[in-house]
Formats: sequence, structure tokens, C-alpha cells
Amino acid sequence: MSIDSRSPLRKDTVSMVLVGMIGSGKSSTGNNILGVERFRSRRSLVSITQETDWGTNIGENNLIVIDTPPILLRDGSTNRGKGGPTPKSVALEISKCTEIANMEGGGLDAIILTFNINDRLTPEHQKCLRDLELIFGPDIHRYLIVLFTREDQLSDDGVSLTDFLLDTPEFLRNLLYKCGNRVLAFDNKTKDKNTRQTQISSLMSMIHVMKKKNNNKPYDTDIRKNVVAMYSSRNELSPGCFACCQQCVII
Ligand SMILES: Nc1nc2c(ncn2[C@@H]2O[C@H](COP(=O)(O)OP(=O)(O)O)[C@@H](O)[C@H]2O)c(=O)[nH]1
Ligand SMILES: [Mg+2]
Repeated sequence: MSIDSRSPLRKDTVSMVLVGMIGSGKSSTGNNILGVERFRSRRSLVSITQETDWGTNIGENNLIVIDTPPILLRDGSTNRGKGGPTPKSVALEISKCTEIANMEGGGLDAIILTFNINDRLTPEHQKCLRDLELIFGPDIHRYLIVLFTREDQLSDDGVSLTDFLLDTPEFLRNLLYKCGNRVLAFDNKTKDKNTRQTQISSLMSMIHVMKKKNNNKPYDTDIRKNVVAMYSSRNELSPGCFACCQQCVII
């Protein structure tokens, strides 16, 4: 298997974008899938991923893995300090994922939403989800896979993913229902080749089934347009408001 960080693949590719909140494990999952340390990843209170970036892996599956900066919520609850990126600039940065997937391969096949298994799911996570649904539009669910990172810690507690999911907040249950229950857990720290291979195979078969279900048609929403609409003054979200624009009622 050869690994090439950037060469165009175009044919028979599988493209995926990793999205989620800070520290949810996007970059580590991307590195795990690619099998190389392509994206910078570490424990940090501030995001070290500022730009949408990608790596490719030419092998059994020609993979294009796109990493994104963590979503910043429009109500400012996840913004850290002045002078940093704004929620809109981050959303525009994330919107580059479709251009990259079109340029490098045959379009975007999967949107992978990462959650850190250790995080208590809070209203912030729910808002993050709502913002992602606005950025990616209603088609997001047809292409979405929910991926929990730190499976190693779940295993340490002797808990299976199925058991873990018995106790999920309603917004996540709704999301899983909407995306056809496509959910899995990754241990990005594993040194065991078989464990890593099994995880990646589960993800790949989930993506292949999803691609078939989507008639091999890649996700083709104009995300940039969504972001511009989302941040136009008319649609600016006021705190606690779920009815200020047509799209807010998605959740
Ligand atoms: N133990 C463990 N740590 C992980 C796992 N996935 C990510 N991490 C750690 O979580 C921290 C944040 O991960 P990162 O990928 O940078 O998150 P991002 O901000 O979403 O890109 C880093 O210290 C990673 O090493 C995992 O599966 N198991
Ligand atoms: Mg990152």
C-alpha cells in the first residue's frame, strides 16, 4: 500500500470529511484511517487545526480524508478569546471540503461526525449539531456517520458501544435515527494492527453500504451558499431561538 499525501486520485475514490467539536478526535481519527500522522493532533484547550486539510492513501480503497477546524458556535459559547477565527470563517473553512473532494476524487461520500466518548453531551453539543445541520443542509443525514473516539477507555470500563448508547440524550438518539443508526467507535491509540484494521474495515463497509444507498451520488450541497445564508443578518440566530429561519426547525 502506498501513501501519498496530496496526489490527485480521481478514480474509484472514497472521500470523507471529519467534523465535530474541539478535542473530539477528528485529526487523530484522520491519521488513524490514513495510517500516517498527516494531521496535527494533541490535547489542547485551543484548536491546533485551523484550516481544512486533507491526505490521501492509495491502496485497497483510494482514500481522501479531509480534516476540518472545530466548529465554533454562533452564540459564542465555544469561541475562545478575541482575534481568533469567527464562527462564520470556520464554517467557510469547513465548506472547502466539497471542493477538495471534487478536486481530488469523485466528490464527497461521507461526513463523519466525531464525539469524544468521555465528554458529557451538553447543550453545546446539541447546538454544534444544529449548526452542522445548517452548514451541511438537510442532506447531511444521508451521508452521516457518527464516530465516537476513545473506544479504548470504554473497553477499559468493560462497556460496549451498544450499552453505552442505551443512555444517550434525545438529540443524539434523534440524530442516530435520522442517519440510519450509522454509529461506531474508534480507538485511535491502538498499537494492535488487527484492531486497527477491524475498525477501518467496519467504517469502510459502512461507507460502501451508504454509497450504494445514495446511488453512488456524492453529497453535492453548496455548503458555502448555506453558510452565507446562515450568517446573513436576517437569519442571525438569537439566543434560544429555534424559529428565526426556515432551517432552524431541522432539529
Ligand atoms: N486514548 C485516546 N485518546 C484519543 C483518541 N482519539 C483522540 N485522542 C486524543 O484526544 C486529543 C484530541 O484529539 P484530536 O484528534 O487532536 O482532536 P480534534 O481537535 O478533534 O482534532 C489528543 O490528545 C488525542 O491523542 C482515542 O481513540 N483514544
Ligand atoms: Mg484537529
